[in-house]
Amino acid sequence: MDKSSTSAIGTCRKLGVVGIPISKGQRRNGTEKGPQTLRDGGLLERLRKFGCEITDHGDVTLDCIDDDIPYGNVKNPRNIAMGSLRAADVVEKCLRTEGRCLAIGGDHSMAIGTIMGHARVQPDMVVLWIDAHADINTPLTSDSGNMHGMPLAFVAEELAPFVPPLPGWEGIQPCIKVEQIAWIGLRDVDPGERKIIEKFGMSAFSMHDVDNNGIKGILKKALDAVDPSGTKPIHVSFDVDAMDPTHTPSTGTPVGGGLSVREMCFIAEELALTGRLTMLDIAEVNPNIGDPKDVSHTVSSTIDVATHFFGHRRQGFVPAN
Ligand SMILES: [Mn+2]
Repeated sequence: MDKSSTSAIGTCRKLGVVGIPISKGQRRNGTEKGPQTLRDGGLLERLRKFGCEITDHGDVTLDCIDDDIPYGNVKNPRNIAMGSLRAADVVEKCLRTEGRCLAIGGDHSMAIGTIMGHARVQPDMVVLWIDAHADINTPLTSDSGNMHGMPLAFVAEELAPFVPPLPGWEGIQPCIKVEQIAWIGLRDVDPGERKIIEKFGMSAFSMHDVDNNGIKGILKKALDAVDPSGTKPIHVSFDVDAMDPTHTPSTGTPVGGGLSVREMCFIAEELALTGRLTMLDIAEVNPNIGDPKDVSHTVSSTIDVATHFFGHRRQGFVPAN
């Protein structure tokens, strides 16, 4: 992790890109425009500049199921299930052909599909969930009923006994274990989520931990927790609300006191150096929130961080050609 050689950077590297324009996992319209907003902001051109050979799979088609009656207080269960199954198929195909995948959302319910798709190809992968929120409410613990706060409850096997069978969810099965998940950046965790984290002894690192240990120490703790051998493929699920709202104001559930661009770039560069980052989700960019300056600032911070996951290093590097 500490090697300073730049030789492995810029020499690669295939990367498949998938847009997941999902917005029904939360109440604000706009996250469905996230993929287009990031594309228009130059995300793919920037990644190419840092050596990525990009295959763009376009956006997943999401038909709207109009008659999607809530299950209890859980909103849009059928739409989210359909979107998750479609996203899983495209992510699986992308990982099998390009070997690495960048999924652009979309609200964070997108990760149900990306984790399912990833687990089909690399079942031993580990998930770093970088977010202000834990997103592990079950349909029974969630106050809001918004599914972007529940994705981890649907993918983790140990949670299955606590998740009721939702309409449309027959094809969706848990695919990873709680020990494969670690959080970084938490600062708004619901009581029911905290109970789950403690019940299963999960690895949850809050901003308090970041303040206490520094970002380097916390990233190491998170990786050691999910992958002590240092050999597993890594899935990063990056909610832009993990960052401080001064950097990413255009997002639906901002919480102050978040990660800086600098801390996110450190995480991204370190993970890139492992050579084991196979999947990155970018969730919750919402161009309907804030003024044009807020949107442009959010897009620019998000793209800047994204490039550091795929070859951009602050120390600079010599291009491959
Ligand atoms: Mn989230």
